[in-house]
Amino acid sequence: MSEALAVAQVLAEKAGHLILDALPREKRVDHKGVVDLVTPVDRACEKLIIDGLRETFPEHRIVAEESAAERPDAGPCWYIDPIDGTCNFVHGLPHCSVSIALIVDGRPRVAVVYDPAKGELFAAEAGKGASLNNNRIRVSPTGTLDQSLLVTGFPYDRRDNSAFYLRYFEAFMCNAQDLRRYGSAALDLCWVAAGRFDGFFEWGLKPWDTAAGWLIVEEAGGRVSGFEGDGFDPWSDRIAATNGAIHDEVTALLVKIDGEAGYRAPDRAK
Ligand code: 2AM
Ligand code: CA
Repeated sequence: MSEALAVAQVLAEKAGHLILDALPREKRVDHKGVVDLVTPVDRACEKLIIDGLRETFPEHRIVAEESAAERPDAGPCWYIDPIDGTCNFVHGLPHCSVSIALIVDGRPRVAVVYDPAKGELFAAEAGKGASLNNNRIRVSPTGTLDQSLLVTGFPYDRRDNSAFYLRYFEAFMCNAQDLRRYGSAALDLCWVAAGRFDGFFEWGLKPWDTAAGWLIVEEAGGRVSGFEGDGFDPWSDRIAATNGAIHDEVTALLVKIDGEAGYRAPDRAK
């Protein structure tokens, strides 16, 4: 195991202890936006992880949810979401995660997603496969959309653009076996990697939400792209991740809905 993966795992587990301890308690909640929440635990976890990474990798850049950061040009950069699924966490719902990824020159190299409530540690290293609690994981063998269980999320602008997002929800409700909405994009991706879901799509996520899950899905044999089935850029607006076998069917449906009646999402600028 590389030093980067070992350090990321230790820090994710340390942050996970803070989350688990606070999960059943009442939280102080600050609003970054109408539906965008942050708590002192998000900030404490982020500080713990950043301090730990700086100690071992002082030269590396860091992009983290609660600290302002710009897209790095090149070289090694860590992407940190101290709590992915903050809304679940605030409500005491035990489904949230710590997400840490190392991207070098735009390619993901190391990824860790830790779900403290379930004690599940997902990890991957480029070229070395993906694991759950040190056991190798692989995407599902499901071959058609019709037989697939998918997961999605409703973005931060859902109150203003609900009609737009519900069109996709309806289309997949009618074309897939079923569709879920769990509230942690990092875990949605890991659950695709573990074969629990066959595919995932969402809009408006940030690179710290998707960077780790991206590598974990790819290393588990799945495929990650934008909605057009092109390559994935974690700084882009849209993500589709599947077991690979249903990828073309999923992206074709996403593109079809997008083009229907010239329907366009209103401006999603934050
Ligand atoms: P978070 O809990 O780290 O904020 C749920 O569908 C997903 O959307 C979660 O991964 C959640 O990440 C993310 N999310 C929630 N609010 C968001 C916002 N304002 N901007 C971007 N992503 C957001
Ligand atoms: Ca977060």
